[in-house]
Amino acid sequence: MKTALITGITGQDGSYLTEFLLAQGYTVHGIIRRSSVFNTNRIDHVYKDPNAVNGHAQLFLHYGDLSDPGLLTELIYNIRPDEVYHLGAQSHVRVSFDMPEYTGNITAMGTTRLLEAIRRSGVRPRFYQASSSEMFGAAPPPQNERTPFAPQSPYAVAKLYAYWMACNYRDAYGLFACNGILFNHESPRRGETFLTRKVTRALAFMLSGKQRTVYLGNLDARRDWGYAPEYVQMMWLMLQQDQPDDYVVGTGQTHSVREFVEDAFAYVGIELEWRGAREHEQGIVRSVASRWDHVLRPGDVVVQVLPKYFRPTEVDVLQADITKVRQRLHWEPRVLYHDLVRIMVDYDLLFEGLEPPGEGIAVEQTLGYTWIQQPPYNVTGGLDSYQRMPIKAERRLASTVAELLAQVESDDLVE
Ligand code: NAP
Ligand code: F7E
Repeated sequence: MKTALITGITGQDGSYLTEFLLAQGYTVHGIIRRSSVFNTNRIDHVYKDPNAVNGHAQLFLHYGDLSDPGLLTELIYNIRPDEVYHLGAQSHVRVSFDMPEYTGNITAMGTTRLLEAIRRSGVRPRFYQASSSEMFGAAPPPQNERTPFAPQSPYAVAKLYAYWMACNYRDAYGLFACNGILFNHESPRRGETFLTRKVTRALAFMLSGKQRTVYLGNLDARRDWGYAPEYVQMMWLMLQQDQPDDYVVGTGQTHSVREFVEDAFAYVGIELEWRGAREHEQGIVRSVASRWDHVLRPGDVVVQVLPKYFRPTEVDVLQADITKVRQRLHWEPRVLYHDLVRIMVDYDLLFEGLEPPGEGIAVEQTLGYTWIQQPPYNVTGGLDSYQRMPIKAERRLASTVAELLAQVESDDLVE
């Protein structure tokens, strides 16, 4: 059986990819960062202590960092992986404007360090580079593998450097290196400060009475939002081909931030209207046609635009042209935007201990992704069973984070 090494295993994609590879019978090794708090909550449910299970563990975690080249070489040499999935990065676009040098160090140079570790160790794994649609930046949509890159942030510039390094190691040393140029992909495990999750969590907090308003930036940017579990399967598929190549992965649809907010609220029966312009704009409750009418009322300001959330340069429209993955890898996205909104709202309500409408969870159950182990996909018996699932820890976390968020919104941290 194959062995995979994943950088960024504790992130959204790393956690789904781990579950997927374990289900394929892989032995999986992951690099985690030393932290003063636990940072493995997305993979805890699949981790078994190797000391306790007497050699039956298939998932192994190693301390490391993309800033530490010697350690990367040692890990590659000792693990001798068949496949390396390089997902680790400073991945937040807004933060990259505040930390451009750090972003370059980790997101760009971290890739070179890993590629060099592979080259110097003499091990010849297949290599997946987590490239990004942000690299297209200002290029008009739809974007495909032949679209000229026009990056608009330090993050995008760093990813573009890493993209070319993967191409260069393919050409120069014959490395089986693939760039997956993935458009935005989201899930109930998405980081809490990315737009979709920020909105769906805030909505859940509002419905449980913990938050009154969510503070956002540019409402008119448009993104091609897909469902993360489908995209990690594509990472694997790229490395199973006869020849290495680069592929755009997205849904082919594009929706604005404003639409995402409206649709998330509409899913729980709350209609919004917008007042004011650009940095003074507000989203206000127009009507509540649901059981939440005792929590939110017409006139409540639930969205407030704040200039500090605007980016110095924005990517206005991203929309994937997925002709190549359709034709070569025979792939079609199954979860499109409207179902994605429902899935994310359902789970954030569940995490808050609220009963969700359930349409998103129902969609997800029909997909048959039995390799996803958490949130609790494998439960039978409907929503009542979900309510009894062991989500108490998530609930506790949510209330703590809610308190923290209240502080964050009043200080200078901008994500
Ligand atoms: P994510 O949730 O932010 O995860 C990033 C991962 O990188 C985390 O495991 C993080 O560790 C790790 N990491 C950060 N700095 C590191 C360092 N110095 N050394 C080692 N590991 C480090 O990102 P994601 O959404 O899963 O995305 C996965 C990859 O795909 C990223 O490279 C991202 O840039 C790229 N990408 C994402 C999307 C998307 O829409 N999600 C689209 C295109 C490309 P901690 O948990 O300790 O922070
Ligand atoms: O922003 C706008 C923001 O931070 C989406 C990363 O995974 O996908 C992600 O990058 C849009 C932008 O994702 C807020 O200006 C408005 O136009 O969720 P996001 P992103 O920047 O597109 C790409 C493909 C990656 O590779 C990245 O790693 O939403 N927006 N108001 C906001 N965004 C955030 N975060 N917070 C706001 O308050």
